[in-house]
Amino acid sequence: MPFDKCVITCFVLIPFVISLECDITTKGKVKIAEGKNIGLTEVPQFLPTDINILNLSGNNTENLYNNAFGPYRSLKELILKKNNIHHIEENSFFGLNRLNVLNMSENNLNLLHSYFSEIFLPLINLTNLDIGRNIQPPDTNVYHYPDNAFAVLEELSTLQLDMAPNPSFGKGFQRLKKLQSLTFERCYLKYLYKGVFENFSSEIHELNLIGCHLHFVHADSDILLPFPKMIKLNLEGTCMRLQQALNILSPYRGKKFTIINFSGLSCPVFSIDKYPYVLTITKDMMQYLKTICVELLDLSDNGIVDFEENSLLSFDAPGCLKHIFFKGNRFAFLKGDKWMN
Ligand SMILES: *[C@@H]1O[C@H](CO)[C@@H](O)[C@H](O)[C@H]1NC(C)=O
Ligand SMILES: *[C@@H]1O[C@H](CO)[C@@H](O)[C@H](O)[C@H]1NC(C)=O
Ligand SMILES: *[C@@H]1O[C@H](CO)[C@@H](O)[C@H](O)[C@H]1NC(C)=O
Ligand SMILES: *[C@@H]1O[C@H](CO)[C@@H](O)[C@H](O)[C@H]1NC(C)=O
Ligand SMILES: *[C@@H]1O[C@H](CO)[C@@H](O)[C@H](O)[C@H]1NC(C)=O
Ligand SMILES: CC(=O)N[C@H]1CO[C@H](CO)[C@@H](O)[C@@H]1O
Repeated sequence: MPFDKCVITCFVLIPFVISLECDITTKGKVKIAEGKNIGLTEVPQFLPTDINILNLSGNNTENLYNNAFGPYRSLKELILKKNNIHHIEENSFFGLNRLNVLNMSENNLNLLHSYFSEIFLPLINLTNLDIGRNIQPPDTNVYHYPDNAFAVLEELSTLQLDMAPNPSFGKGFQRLKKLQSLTFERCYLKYLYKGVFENFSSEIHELNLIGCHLHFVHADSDILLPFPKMIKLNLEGTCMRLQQALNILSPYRGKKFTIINFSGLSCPVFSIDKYPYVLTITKDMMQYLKTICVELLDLSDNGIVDFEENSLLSFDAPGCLKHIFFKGNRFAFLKGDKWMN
C-alpha cells in the first residue's frame, strides 16, 4: 500500500477504533462515555464532544497531557479513579469550567510534587474533589499540602484526600469557603497539633479521619475549634486514646450531632501499661460527650470493660440518643451493672 494511502486509512480508522473503546449512553439529558477497562493509556480524543460524564476508571492512564479534555467542554463529571496517573501537565484541565465532580482516587499522585499551583485554575465550578488513596509512605517531616493549587477551588464543598504523618495545611485552604465535608482516607497520621485545621472553613460540618492505624495518633484537645458547625464526626479505626478522642469534643458542649463514630480507636497493638487496651470509662472522660445531643453514637471495639457511676450512660439529654453501639467491648459490669438496668 502506498504511503499516502496508509496515512489516509489510519486517519479514518483511528478515531473510529478509539471511540469504540468507550460505551456512549444517554440518561435523560446526560450523555455518558465509559471506557471499558481496556487498559486505555491516554484520554481518548475522539468521543462525542457533548458528553457530560467521562468515566475512565480502572485503566492504565499514566499522564494527563495539556488539553487532554479540551474537546469535552460539557463535562460535569470526570472519573479517573484506579489508574496509574502520576503526572498531570499544567494545562490538563483546560476547558473544564463546568466540571462539578473530579475523582482521581487510587492513582499515584504525589501531593508534594504533582500539583502545580495553577493546575486547577479552569475548574471554577468544581464542588467535589477526590484525590484520596494516592499517597505513598512519606517521611515524618512536616508535610506541606499544596494549598496554592487548592486555593482556586472556591466552589468546593466536598474534599477527599490522604493524611500525612505530620500535616501542614497552609493559608490557601482559607479560600475554600464553601467546604463542608472533609475526608482523610489513606492515613499515615502521627500528630494532630493545636491549630492543624485552622485554615479550613468554619462551614465544615463533616469530618472523616478514618483508618489511621499505622501509628498511635496524638491529638491535641482543641483541634476541632475551627469547626463550630460539626455534626458528623467519624474517627473509625484511627488508633488513639479514647480519652483523647473524647476530649476533642470540648468545643461542642450542649451541641447537636447526627453521628459520632469512635469505633475501634483503642487498638490492641498499641496497648502499653500507661494506656492499656482494657479501660474503664470515667466521669471525667465523659464530661463533654454527656452534654452533646447525639443521634448515633458508636463506641464499639474499644476495650471498654466497665464504667463509673454518672459516666457512660448519663447524658444530659438522653432523649437525643437514637442508637448507641457498644459491640466488641467486654463489659465486666462491676460498677456499671446497676446503671445498665
Ligand atoms: C465507572 O466505571 C466503572 C467501571 O466500569 C464502574 O464500576 C462505575 O460504576 C462507573 N461509574 C462511576 C460513577 O464510577
Ligand atoms: C457553574 O455552576 C452554576 C450553578 O450550577 C451555573 O449556574 C453556572 O452556569 C456554571 N458555570 C459554568 C461555566 O458552567
Ligand atoms: C471516587 O472513587 C472512589 C473509589 O475509587 C469512591 O470510593 C469515592 O466515593 C469516589 N469519590 C467521589 C467524590 O465520588
Ligand atoms: C494558616 O495560615 C496562616 C496564614 O494566614 C499561616 O501563618 C499558618 O501557618 C497556617 N496554619 C497552618 C497549620 O499551616
Ligand atoms: C462506624 O464505622 C464503622 C466502620 O466503618 C461502621 O461499621 C459503623 O456502622 C459506623 N457506625 C455507625 C453508627 O454508622
Ligand atoms: C484490559 C486492561 O488492561 N484493563 C486494565 C484497566 O486497568 C485496570 C487497573 O489499572 C487493570 O486492572 C485492568 O487489567
